Amino acid sequence: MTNEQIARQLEQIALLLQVEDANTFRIRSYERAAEAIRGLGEELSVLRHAEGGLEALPGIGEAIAQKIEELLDTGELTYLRELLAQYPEGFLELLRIPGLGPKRAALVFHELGVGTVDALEEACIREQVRELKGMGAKSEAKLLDAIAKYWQGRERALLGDMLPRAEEIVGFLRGLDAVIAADYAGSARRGRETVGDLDVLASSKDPAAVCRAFAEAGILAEVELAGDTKVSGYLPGGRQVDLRVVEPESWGAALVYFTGSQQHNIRLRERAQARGLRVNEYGVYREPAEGDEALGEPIAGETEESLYAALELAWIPPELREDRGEIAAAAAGELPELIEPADIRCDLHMHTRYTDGRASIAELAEAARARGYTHIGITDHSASLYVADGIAAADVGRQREEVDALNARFDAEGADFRVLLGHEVDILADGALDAGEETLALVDYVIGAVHQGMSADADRMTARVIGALASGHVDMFAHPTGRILLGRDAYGLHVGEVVAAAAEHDVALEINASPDRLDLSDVHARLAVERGVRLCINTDAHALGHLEFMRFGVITARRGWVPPEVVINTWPLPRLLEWLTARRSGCS
Ligand code: DGT
Ligand code: CA
Ligand code: CA
Repeated sequence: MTNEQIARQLEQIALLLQVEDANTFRIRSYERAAEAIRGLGEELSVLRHAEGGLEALPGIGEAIAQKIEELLDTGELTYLRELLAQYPEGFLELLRIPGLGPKRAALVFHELGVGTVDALEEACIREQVRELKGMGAKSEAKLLDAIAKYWQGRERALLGDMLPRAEEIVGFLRGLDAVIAADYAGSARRGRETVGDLDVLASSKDPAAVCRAFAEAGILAEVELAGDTKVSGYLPGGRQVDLRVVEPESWGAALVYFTGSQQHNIRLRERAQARGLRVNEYGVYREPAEGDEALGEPIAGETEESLYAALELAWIPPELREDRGEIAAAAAGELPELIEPADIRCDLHMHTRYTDGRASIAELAEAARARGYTHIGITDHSASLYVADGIAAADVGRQREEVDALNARFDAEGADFRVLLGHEVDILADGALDAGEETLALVDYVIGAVHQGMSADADRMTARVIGALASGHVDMFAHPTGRILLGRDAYGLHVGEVVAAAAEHDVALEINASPDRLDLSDVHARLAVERGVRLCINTDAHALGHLEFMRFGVITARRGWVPPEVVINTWPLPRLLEWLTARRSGCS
């Protein structure tokens, strides 16, 4: 049982306790424990044997420590099973409908007996939901819309949800004696923002044994096909997984083939043909002489590198394999140097308990230090953003004091770490910034963002954004298009014009790394780099566990051909401060 699996089960308990309207403190303790577990550098199965046991870990009390022990020992949690037993199967899925929330889920369950998404849809169509206390025709229509979106979204899943699962499966496979190599392939390996099904690959001299072990591991909720080289089935929640097991000689060729994209593979095959070669999932072969059917021995394919080399290409990072010019670049030796997770020195967009975040400034700083960052920026919402409990101007002063005191402490301890105070300022409907001169003077930098008036038409929205970028007060522009993956479309915006304005006024555009945003997208990020715009990759963390999102931002940047130097998170602190100072004095 991995840390991620354990964290997820504790979160489910927290959700179900919210439905029961349980004590807030209890709910928080489960949420906190899940967050803490995600931030651990070591597996709980190891830590339980350390001095003081699990209870010694921050955020984990006696009761939860016992539950973790039970999970580690038995793979099951009686308490969660008992909580779930009160509801029909599919209840957790129901809780994922945006706009329902635990309180309303309790309402529809107790009043209408609705415990699944199907049942909720039916109750909405029958106009039963509008009769409930606190509901109406409008909220019913909104729910119907959310359900429709949910069904659409089920066709694909967020990369952020699928990558941890892919890693669990690969971890399991690598632990098998018969497995020589294992990795995930398909869209997940290419880092696409959403994933259809999960493709996993292993190499072994005994593929049938690997297939058997996987089919029986209990990872799949349902096994559809269990062959000697292939297993297909469904994860809990319904996402399809295909495992293929190949001979070691074919490992590289199979990995290229099943990583795709399909268009990339087609280009490779064309290139092979032009050289009298043939590529398939088993290897690279010389095209047999006319009239001869049989392929001889493969000339490459044991590794990905050998396959690309046989086609006179440099190895191409999976994130680039979308037929967007990567093959020509690899042939010319002109593949971009791509940003890597280790290049990231800071996270510059995060929220605290001053507004709608769940951690304190000091907690975020500690978590960032533990990740090896050298600095962070705290950016709570500006005052008018009432939905997120925007920060009062006076509180910015308190934040300034808190940040200064923290930095003094880091200095005294000789710690090479610094907290910057930023501010996420709303760009209001008329294009004005939601912050006074006093507030702007208190903070080290400003992130501009649109959270209100998103239904404006594209021309107006673009003018509004460009006005803010031109004001000189905005250093970074957060989640530029406002999209929510599988949720909400981007607001109307002429992205090309905004990119041009960002270049002109030297404003960094954000790649928001939250897995349901990834905004800028890969394609827009590439456009920005081509136009000379600086980027920032930020998690927009509202909780400590969200610092993990950084990887999804980096993957998106890589898919956008983004090199490290244009990303301001890769700069040492002095360079960042220099840039901010220059911007502020208007001479950058
Ligand atoms: P997804 O699952 O919709 O997120 O996207 P992928 O890219 O994972 O696509 P999938 O699962 O249909 O297939 C995985 C890879 O296998 C794909 O990227 C390329 C390869 N592949 C599958 N079918 C074909 C095919 O008919 N021709 C070629 N050349 N490659 C294929
Ligand atoms: Ca796939
Ligand atoms: Ca597939």
